[in-house]
Amino acid sequence: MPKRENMAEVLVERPREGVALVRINRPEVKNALNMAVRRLLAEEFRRLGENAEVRCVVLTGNDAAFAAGADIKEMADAGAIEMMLRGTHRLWQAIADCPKPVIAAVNGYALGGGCELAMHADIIVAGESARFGQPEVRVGIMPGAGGTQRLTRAVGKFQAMKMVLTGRPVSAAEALRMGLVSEVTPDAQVVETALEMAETIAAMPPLAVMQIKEVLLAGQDASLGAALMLERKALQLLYDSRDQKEGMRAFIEKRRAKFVGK
Ligand code: CO8
Repeated sequence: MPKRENMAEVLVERPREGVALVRINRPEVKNALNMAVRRLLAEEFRRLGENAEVRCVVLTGNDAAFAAGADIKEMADAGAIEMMLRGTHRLWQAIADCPKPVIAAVNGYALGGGCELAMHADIIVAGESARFGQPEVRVGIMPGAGGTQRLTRAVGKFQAMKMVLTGRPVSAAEALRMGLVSEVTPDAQVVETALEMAETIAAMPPLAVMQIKEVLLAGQDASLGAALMLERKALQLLYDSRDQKEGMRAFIEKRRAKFVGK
């Protein structure tokens, strides 16, 4: 059984300027998401979302698993009311509400709640051996944190149905083909690739970055007309930022822009 060197179940590092790296650390159970881990993730995402020094978050697991789903041993004997009272949707929402871009760096298994967790991210970088799946049906339930909804929005009805009804995982290459991941890299380079991407995003003007994330996500659930209006309004709003003036002046003066997030 893989041993945990650090006792904390969720580890947070700051490996690059403006970048936080959140690591799920339950290798002995393939990073199964128990309630403790979900609470810790929610707390960390709330905290990082409010920290002005953090401009992009990378979320990862270990070489064998991003997360192999909700912790089945913690749910097996629960009843419906108990499941409702756990209020896990509020914990997931804390991640969905993170105003900073989130990059999932996925190695190994991203199954069930693990695949759903990856889909809470804005960008997914996957190692070539990664496996994505929604196998809940095989244990008598169904996805409960976006596996029937975010997945369908990402890959369309027919690929989503195939995954949730058969429970069969797909490879990183298939996931890339169907639009479930942004990029596939050699396994050993997943975190580094995600960190590099995060560093690039962290160097961008933060107000523009936050507006882009907010509008892109909100627009997915709106009519095209409403979404285009949202986009226009957010663009107009950015014209009141110092970073817009600095970005355009720097271009004209042929120098590197210095963004301050105002
Ligand atoms: N929950 C609890 N323990 C797990 C989980 C899990 N999801 N996945 C793995 N483990 C444990 C195993 O029980 C095993 O423990 P032990 O050493 O004590 O026997 C240890 O991790 C290592 O696992 P394996 O020996 O099985 O390792 P393999 O390499 O042979 O297989 C797999 C790895 C393929 C990942 C396999 O463990 C597996 O199929 N896991 C279960 C995957 C799954 O079904 N996930 C979906 C769970 S349901 C879910 O996610 C519902 C989401 C709803 C979200 C909202 C909820 C409110």
